[in-house]
Amino acid sequence: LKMEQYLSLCREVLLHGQKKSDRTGTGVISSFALSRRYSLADSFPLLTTKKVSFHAVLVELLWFISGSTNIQPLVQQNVRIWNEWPYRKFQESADYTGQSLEEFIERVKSDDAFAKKYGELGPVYGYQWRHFNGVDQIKELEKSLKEDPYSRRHILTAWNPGDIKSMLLPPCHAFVQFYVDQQNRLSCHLYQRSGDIFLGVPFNIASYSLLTMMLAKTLDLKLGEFVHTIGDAHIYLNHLEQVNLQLSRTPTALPNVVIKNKRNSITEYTYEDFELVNYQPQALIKGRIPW
Ligand code: UFP
Repeated sequence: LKMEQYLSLCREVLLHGQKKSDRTGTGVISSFALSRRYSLADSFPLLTTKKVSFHAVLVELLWFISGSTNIQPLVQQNVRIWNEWPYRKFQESADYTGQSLEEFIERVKSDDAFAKKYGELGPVYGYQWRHFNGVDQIKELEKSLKEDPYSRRHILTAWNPGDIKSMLLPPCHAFVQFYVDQQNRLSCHLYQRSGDIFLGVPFNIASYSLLTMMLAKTLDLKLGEFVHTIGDAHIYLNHLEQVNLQLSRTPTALPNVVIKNKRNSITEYTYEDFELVNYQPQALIKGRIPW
């Protein structure tokens, strides 16, 4: 219950993974199709062996659910995780005259027309969750969980083959299934095609655990497990030191997330509805984002 599963995932990749080259040119140690299970019943799976920004997890998740695919609302809340891709695109445009990433982001924050033109990521998660070929998957998911909890068709997918080319980054967390058991516990299984074990994965675990909590709150269900399967599970070669530092630390008790208000749909929650309690992580470990 202290996220030893995550640490064992790191160890498994280090021990049994293969050294490979990758798209970014960084190089990785990679294993294929690894799964781990995290209980949601009594605590929230947020790493304690380094600090993970719950603020960023929450802001991004609410942004997905809102259907937005523009980084402006994220940067206005000081969440930087999506900044690189629009910036790279901007650098290739005629309007680029040597602006730094910081200057670019300041402009996106304050200039709506500029944000509209250069802050767009294409039809990424938010768009697919709410408008996949005209389907509002979030509303459909809530409806099916409510009307037919034991259904085997509670699916949320972001992998829309016809749209992949227009996304700045193809979905990593792509296919999700929800499950209600005999004790009315809601569980979630995520298939993530590609996972950066050090930087992306702790964040992804927290994000889908939170999504599951929100659905459970709205639908009056109890909490089961978050099950995480990662296709290409990799540790970048420039994260090895950081991963080893993490493995040298002893995990401590996990925090809890309190959802203070119940809303009729997960589309109605706001930032203030959430509180992270008893989170006492060890120090942040920095690592360069190779993607
Ligand atoms: N990545 C994650 N989680 C995410 C996300 C990206 O681990 O939520 F958006 C990592 C995985 C991989 C890279 O290292 O980003 C994506 O590269 P590729 O598309 O080549 O798999």
